[in-house]
Amino acid sequence: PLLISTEGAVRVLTLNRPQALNAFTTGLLGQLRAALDEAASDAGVRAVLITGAGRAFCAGQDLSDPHIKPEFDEHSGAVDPHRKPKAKDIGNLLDHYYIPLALRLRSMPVPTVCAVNGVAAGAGANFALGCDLVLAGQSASFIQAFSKIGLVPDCGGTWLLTRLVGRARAMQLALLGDKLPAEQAQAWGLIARCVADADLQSEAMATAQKLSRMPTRALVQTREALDASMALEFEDALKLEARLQSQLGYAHDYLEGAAAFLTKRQPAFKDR
Ligand code: LHQ
Repeated sequence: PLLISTEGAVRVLTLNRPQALNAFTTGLLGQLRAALDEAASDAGVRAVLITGAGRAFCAGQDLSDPHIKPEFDEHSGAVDPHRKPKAKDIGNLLDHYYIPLALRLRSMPVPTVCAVNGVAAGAGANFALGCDLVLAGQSASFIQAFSKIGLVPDCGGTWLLTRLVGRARAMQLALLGDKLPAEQAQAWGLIARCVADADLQSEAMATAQKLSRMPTRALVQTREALDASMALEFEDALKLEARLQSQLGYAHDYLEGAAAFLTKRQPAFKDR
């Protein structure tokens, strides 16, 4: 269910269950995590690009997955009042699949780009929003589908939404579960860019290629410092910046970047 390819130093991961709008099964979630682990440990990979096959990016958890599917009458659709509670199974799915996947994505040693090629719903939306730069095609959309089926946002949604768009808009998205078109997502600051559908894959690849030629370690520490800043006092953020800067200042990439600038040549970065 996951296609893996490499273009230069960019690892491309394509969710590939188009018949089910790339909904997450345990199989797909496991493959995604393994592919991210593999990209993280491959020194030749300097950026990761994630996208979906077909007309959707990802419809979130596959609700027909036998692990979590509640028991109901297939004919009438009525829920069996005597059914076994499924809370344990959902908790297990989060503990063993979603939490490790979201942490893996957020701690990648290389920058991550998401090309949202169609609807991104539930955990599919929040997995996309966990990437460093999110581009979306004009016909794409974001849906916090959880409230419609009696759940709370997961895969980091509560943390990401409040930080990306503020509490009022986070509440609007999370409570109503309405579809937010890509253009509005960009206007709200939920994503970096909305582009024409026909340009999405080439723009996302160009962005990932550009990042792959940049000083990887500095980019990843920039992500860490921006995320940490939300919980820091101003002075503590200054101190964190100074600590990171003094480490980076001794690393190859700073020396290379400064020397290349001063001698008017292209830099060749290599730290990861
Ligand atoms: C699907 C799905 C789907 C299975 C479309 N599953 N088949 C974590 C842990 C544990 C438990 C629960 O959740 C979580 C995190 C979550 O992600 S919860 C949120 C789960 N996702 C949703 O509730 C979204 C459900 N899907 C939709 O609302 C719609 O499909 C959207 C708005 C994404 C797209 O709508 P349409 O473009 O109208 O497509 P469609 O609804 O006709 O779907 C096409 C096919 O894909 C269809 O199958 P069929 O056999 O009838 O062609 C759908 O059943 C299937 N599909 N989402 N999540």
